[in-house]
Amino acid sequence: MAKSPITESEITRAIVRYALKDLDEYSNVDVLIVGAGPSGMTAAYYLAKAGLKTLVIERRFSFGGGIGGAANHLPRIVVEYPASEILREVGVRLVEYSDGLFVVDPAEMIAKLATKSIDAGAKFLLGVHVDDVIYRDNPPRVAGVAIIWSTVQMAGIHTDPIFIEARAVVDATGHDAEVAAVASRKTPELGIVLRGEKSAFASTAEDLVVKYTGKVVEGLYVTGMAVAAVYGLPRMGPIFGSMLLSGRRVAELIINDLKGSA
Ligand code: 48F
Repeated sequence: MAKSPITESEITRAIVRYALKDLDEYSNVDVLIVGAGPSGMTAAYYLAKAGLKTLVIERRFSFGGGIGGAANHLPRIVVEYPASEILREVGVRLVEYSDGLFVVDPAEMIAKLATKSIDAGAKFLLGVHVDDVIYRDNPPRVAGVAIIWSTVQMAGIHTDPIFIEARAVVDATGHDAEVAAVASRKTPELGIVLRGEKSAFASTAEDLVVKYTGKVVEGLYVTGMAVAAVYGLPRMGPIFGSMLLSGRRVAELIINDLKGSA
């Protein structure tokens, strides 16, 4: 049967029905990741793969965070073994430059990390800004986040947010650790102190970021460069292995914590 011509109101209804259905369904999740950069997308892949209801909130209308800008806009980044094996697992092609050091195309890395995490079951909301956390006391903990549309946030127009509850919130916002920062500033009783990122020391930074990845306070975890911002660790520039290893590490810790408390 031929379909009658589409109407404008039909377009609107289709969008509204499913957009609101998503917000309804994802108003309460197991894990809420803030930031769709390398650490956030890697965490999303492993968390969703483990069967946890995982939502990624990203301020931009695109995936990848700092991957796309690559090395001062030169379209290549590098990873070392064993982080290279995470990229191999999601199908990214690696070119070996020297023993254990690989060169990667950032566009391919963004596309494949996003595809694999979505195929594993993670849900992404793009164009959404996290501007606060939800907290509880006795014991102090983070219980979710407050969100507004990024365009509203950029316009500087005040609007009250809506909320998403989560058993675990992951700060994967990169160099400014925005979630930990707002929680630290607004709710000192959570006991979060941000020491701020140090200047570059690549080899040390790679190891330390992975080592310090984890829980900051009950309900809030950090991964990627947000770890460096919280614990005062050095930066490493366009070598991305620790972002991937940190994303996988935070997923392992959360899987362990949430499955233990289910
Ligand atoms: O910055 P980003 O890529 O963080 P990452 O995963 O990786 C860092 C590397 O890209 C690179 C590096 C590696 O050697 O130094 O810089 O730690 O991705 C962070 C994402 O979070 C989004 C932001 O748009 C970006 O895509 N983001 C930041 N703050 C918010 C946010 C917020 N308040 N709400 C929503 N999204």
